[in-house]
Amino acid sequence: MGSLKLAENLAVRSVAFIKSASRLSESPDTGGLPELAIAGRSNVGKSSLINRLVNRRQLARVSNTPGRTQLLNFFKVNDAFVLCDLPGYGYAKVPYEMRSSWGEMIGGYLERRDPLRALLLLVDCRREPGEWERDLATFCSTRGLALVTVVTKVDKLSKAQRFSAMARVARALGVAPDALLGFSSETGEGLDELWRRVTRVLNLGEPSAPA
Ligand SMILES: Nc1nc2c(ncn2[C@@H]2O[C@H](COP(=O)(O)OP(=O)(O)O)[C@@H](O)[C@H]2O)c(=O)[nH]1
Ligand SMILES: [Mg+2]
Repeated sequence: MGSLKLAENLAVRSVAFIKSASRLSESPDTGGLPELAIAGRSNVGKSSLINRLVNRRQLARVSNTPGRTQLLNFFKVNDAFVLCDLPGYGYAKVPYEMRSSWGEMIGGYLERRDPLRALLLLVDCRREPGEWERDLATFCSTRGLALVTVVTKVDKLSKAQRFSAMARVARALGVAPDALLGFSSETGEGLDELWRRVTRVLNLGEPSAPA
């Protein structure tokens, strides 16, 4: 593909909201399309990343509509794959009991959603990933789900700070630093690599060459 930018090449032709669901049994029948779930703590930059990824503002807006933020939100992209935006985890103002219901609601989906192929796990570059992130990573390898770990908001760090931040996040998650993908919704850094990894883990095949 030479110097062509993948994100420009892999044009997002269509994004359609399918439905919101509060549990696995309400999840839509999507005709066998591979599914990608996106998880992260509240404020990690999930909505901003989704907007960048599909180059649509309305998509993440749907997920941010009051009443829908605590649901699984399903979208179809290019009739090629399904994106499931999971509720943000650990919102500070939510009492502890409600936070543990995150696990109950998401658990069944993550454990038994048939078309689910991969998880995009977002980690803020200025925060230490904790038990929750480690549990999700372990869960993915147990269930055989591909895991793409994205370190968000890297524009906030200098080159030197970034190097140590990536090392710190990698150590906390028990992965190699090059397994992590640095990303910025502000600058678009990492977008091509993100598309490349999503294409690979969902087995979408080579994006077609532009006409
Ligand atoms: N500097 C910077 N700020 C970001 C980035 N991504 C998100 N933010 C900001 O972080 C805050 C939370 O972002 P949002 O996408 O709503 O997070 P969500 O709660 O995970 O959906 C907002 O103020 C965003 O403008 C980024 O890549 N760089
Ligand atoms: Mg959001």
